[in-house]
Amino acid sequence: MTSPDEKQRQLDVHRVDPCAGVLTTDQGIPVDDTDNSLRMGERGPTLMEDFHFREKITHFDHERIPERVVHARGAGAYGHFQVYQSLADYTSAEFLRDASASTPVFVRFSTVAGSRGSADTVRDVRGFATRFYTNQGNFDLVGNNMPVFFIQDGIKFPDFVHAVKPEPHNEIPQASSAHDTLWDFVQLQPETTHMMMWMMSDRALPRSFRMMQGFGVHTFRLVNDAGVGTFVKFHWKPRLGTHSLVWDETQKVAGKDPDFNRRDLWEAIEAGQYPEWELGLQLVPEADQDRFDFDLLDATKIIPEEQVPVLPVGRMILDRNPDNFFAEVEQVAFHLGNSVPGIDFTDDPLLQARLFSYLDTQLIRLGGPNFPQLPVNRPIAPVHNHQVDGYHQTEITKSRTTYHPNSLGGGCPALAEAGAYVHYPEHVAGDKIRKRAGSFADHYSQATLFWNSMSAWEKEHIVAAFRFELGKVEHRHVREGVVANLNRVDHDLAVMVAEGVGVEPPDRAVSENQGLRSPALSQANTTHSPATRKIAILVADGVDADDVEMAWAGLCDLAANPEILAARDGTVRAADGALVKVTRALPTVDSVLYDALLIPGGMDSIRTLSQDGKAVYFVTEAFKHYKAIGALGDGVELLLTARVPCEDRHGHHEGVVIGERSDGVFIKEFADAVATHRHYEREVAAVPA
Ligand code: HDE
Repeated sequence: MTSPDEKQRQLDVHRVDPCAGVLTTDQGIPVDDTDNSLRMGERGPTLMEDFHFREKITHFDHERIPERVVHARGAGAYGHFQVYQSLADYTSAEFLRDASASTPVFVRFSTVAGSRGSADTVRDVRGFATRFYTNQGNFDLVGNNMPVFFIQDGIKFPDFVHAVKPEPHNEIPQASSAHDTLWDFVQLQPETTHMMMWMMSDRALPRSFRMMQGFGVHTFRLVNDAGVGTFVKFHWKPRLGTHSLVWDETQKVAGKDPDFNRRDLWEAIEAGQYPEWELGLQLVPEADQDRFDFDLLDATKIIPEEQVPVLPVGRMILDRNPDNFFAEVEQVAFHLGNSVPGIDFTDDPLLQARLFSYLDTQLIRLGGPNFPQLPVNRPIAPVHNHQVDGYHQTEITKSRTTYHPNSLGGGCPALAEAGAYVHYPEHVAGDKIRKRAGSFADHYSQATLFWNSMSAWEKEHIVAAFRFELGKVEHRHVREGVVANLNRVDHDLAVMVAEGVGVEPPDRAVSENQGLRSPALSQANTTHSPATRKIAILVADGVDADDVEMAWAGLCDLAANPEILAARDGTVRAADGALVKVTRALPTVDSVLYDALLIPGGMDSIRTLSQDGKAVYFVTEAFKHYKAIGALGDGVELLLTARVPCEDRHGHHEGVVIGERSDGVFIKEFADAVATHRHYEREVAAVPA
């Protein structure tokens, strides 16, 4: 980690070192036996007076708190944000104006539907919630990895969440949208259509939290010192690009390593490979708010980047893992209403509902109104007010006056004369009505825009996802309802989905697809890098030591993370007699936990691996999941055993890179194949894995 910032110094006060003393009770009384309760004779009953026993068991009985009603499963880390150049023209928020200042942050990533103990790699939206501990107080940007949402008005949130969560009668399925109630809601609520396209896309299967975009989703408002407002959409772009897992792989990873994304974040930070994002803003002058064919207040719509470019404004790096998951990741309490002067809200009815919900939910989750005093929640800006008492009060406020105005306490704390949060004086007028604006009525155009913007492989994945999910839906009329909605997005899409789920395909389009596209939406246009990719190197006794050594060095130079896998942990003896250190035993891992695979030469090694079903399956499965595969010298024989097509011993075939030696040329070619992430042009339907 870089040098401790103000937030870390504040947290240090609360960090406890268990080695700093002997075992004690909560009252500080030393304990010399915590394994035997106090009893009447060796075989007699336990005595009530055993205060250590009672305290230990009572604390244990009470150590669970309610999990978050949504986004229960998450992982978090600390870091810093720094703006590139002052944004004083747009906002009075100091952390966006002072390019020399580094602002501490805490970020929590999450899945939405699953319980706290569910798997990481399920098909779902990912939460991307960032707290900026600014000198003006906490600013929480509580976003997702998709730029739109399922519903337009927050009053529908309980309906939506009830539909997507496990069904109430049997609590099945866990952390999955592939069930009747969700799709029943979806087919009856066309405003979900655009978001469901994102949900069925690869965006719902991130390879890593470090390889996800983040979005504030709503339109917010920046306000400058002169009181001029500018509409803004917040974007996070990952330095490593936006990349996803393959659906079959996600399901296997959910069993092989349910902590896949959480572990990935943790390990990257421990290894000093700090995850990094660029903050981007789409800025829209207030005067321009009516120039779009959608409503800026409608959270089911994006502003296409081609219409309003994303202006890169700053950089965030995560460089410190939490010390205690519960204290920090579980107890962090985000709230959309945590805002600082210069950042304000809009009348988006989803956003407005959230302004109520987040504070409300923390009261039940964290058991009272004093959760802002928890170390992870405390702002670094000083806090003085007349809020008193309540469960778990930790402040000892030295004052006789807990009211305003007062004279007995010297009028303290005084009202701020400068720098206060002043709400944007937006002019609003209207009748009290329960009615959605007509400008929110188009539920399909942007779903079509999204579909049109996808590459061929992304479209294939979307169709397969709809087929999978609807294939799990028991009620035929629900499947039909979804297909009817999709026919309003794109006729070909509806037909392809219908054909996969036994529903009569619609015979004609209901509206014409205008063919509009937004290339920025496609993951095919993202950044690529071999950095931090996990690469398995399969070896056995007799391996070519030079191949291993040079590949290891070459890949490490590119900041990739190679691991040497063999049937047993320890070492293998190379063909030249040298000992090669094994990183992990093959039986403890699987190809789904790696990005790419390298097979060094050495005839004896290849013969052994070819006899090892696990090793052969490893290769076949990596090929099936479109991963880069490199083979050196005799390594090609293992490819053939695993039925990986490799046309010749020197070719480069759809991410299968073959060479004689692990020299610079080979490493470069292999690293490029790794950076490509997946070789979707491969034909894998017939591969048995
Ligand atoms: Fe949330 N959401 N949400 N949400 N949300 C919560 O707050 C809610 C919405 C998001 O890592 C809850 O502390 C309502 C959109 C994230 O701790 C709760 C509505 C977006 C997280 C809540 C929405 C989000 C939450 C549950 C519709 C993306 C995890 C626990 C009006 C922009 C934060 C909690 C963390 C968590 C309510 C819609 C993102 C119940 C009522 C849109 C990332 O307050």
